[in-house]
Amino acid sequence: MVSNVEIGQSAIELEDKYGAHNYHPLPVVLAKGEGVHLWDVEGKHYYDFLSAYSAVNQGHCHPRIISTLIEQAKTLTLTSRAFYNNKLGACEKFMAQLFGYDKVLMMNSGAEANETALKLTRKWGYTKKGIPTNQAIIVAVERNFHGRTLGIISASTDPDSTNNFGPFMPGYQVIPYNDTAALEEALKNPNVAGFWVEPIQGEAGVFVPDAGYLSKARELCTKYNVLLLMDEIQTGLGRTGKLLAGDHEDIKGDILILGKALSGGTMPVSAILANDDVMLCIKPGEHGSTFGGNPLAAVIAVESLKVLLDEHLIENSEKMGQIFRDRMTALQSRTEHITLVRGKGLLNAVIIKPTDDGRTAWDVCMSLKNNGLLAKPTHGHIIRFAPPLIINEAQMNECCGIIEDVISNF
Ligand code: IF1
Repeated sequence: MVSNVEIGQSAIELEDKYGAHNYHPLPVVLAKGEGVHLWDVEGKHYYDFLSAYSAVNQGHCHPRIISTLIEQAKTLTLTSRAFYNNKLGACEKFMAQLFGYDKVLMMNSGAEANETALKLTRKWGYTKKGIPTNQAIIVAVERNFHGRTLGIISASTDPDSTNNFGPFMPGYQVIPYNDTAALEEALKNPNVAGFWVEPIQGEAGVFVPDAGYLSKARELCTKYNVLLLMDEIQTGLGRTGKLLAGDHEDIKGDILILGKALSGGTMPVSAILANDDVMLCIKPGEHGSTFGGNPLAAVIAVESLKVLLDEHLIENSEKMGQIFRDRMTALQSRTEHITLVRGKGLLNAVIIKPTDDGRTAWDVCMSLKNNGLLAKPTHGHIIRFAPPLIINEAQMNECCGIIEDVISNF
């Protein structure tokens, strides 16, 4: 009889032997998820404080989303867009009305949605703004993260994302984040078609820009006739305590880019939304994807959004996030191991000060794992804490207790 420990070990060995080494996972082998809960192959329980990088906002295996998936999976999964299907139009209408745009273009991964937004922005730049062909510039910001494709990493300032992946795609200007003077200077160039930004920088370590930054960016993009591309793949869909992070400043992008939790944590679903004067710049046959807009993804996207609204997960995100930051800020005053706590809603980060004997945020995460809570460091010393938005007050207080115990004894 093979023990569960051996099953877990063999899972790790199989991935090591037969899988690419493009990740460095925490040594835990998960086997079951439900809501905020995860269990490993040995049956050990964990609270999930990563939510698959904010793709599981509705909680693991949400019953409404899973039953919707099962019903549609037994009926019709994929037609390609060579034909119509009976689910896509309803999904596009629901999303267009919920987010306040004329039209939706469904894709699959977040990277694909960003690539679609970049192509649409260039197309608009040439056909509407009159930028000379092949001279369109898209302004991006330092420490951006928008995905892993060559077109996207061509704007990256992170060596881990770019080293030895060149040559890179031209047509970007990278400016400092949270700097409206630099932004205005860049937008004066008549060849600039778009400004591409995350309302809060997730991967970089939950960098929240100064209040007013996004409003000023919106104003400057309007002033200089530049499209504002809002990458809300990680910050959107309730994660920061509002439906979209842009809602904190009541600003709307000209192109809204969504992904991750649009899937309810099931299969890849992403989308861009824009008004007709932008979206209709792409004509039939000029962009597409085999799976983009498939009927299975369409019904999953609608149900995932309805769960967010019906279960008031957006409001809960705001409330639970406040509890988290209050308790972590109080902890910061009691320990030397925390240098900063920052975030909005349930997208938060705690910056860990390495110990003199070289222990880092990774060691904190290993200790958290041993105490039943899963989180992962980013950029060495930053731990992102992002549980599913369904977490309740008792669970949040229990988890804060685990984090306080681990860090106090670090
Ligand atoms: C990894 C974190 C990274 C994203 C934003 C687009 C995408 C992402 C704002 C691309 C994806 C994921 C990718 C994953 C780790 C995770 C991540 F910030 F969320 F933690 F990498 F920075 N825009 N973020 O955050 O979406 O193509 O992955 O569906 O690549 O390691 P995708």
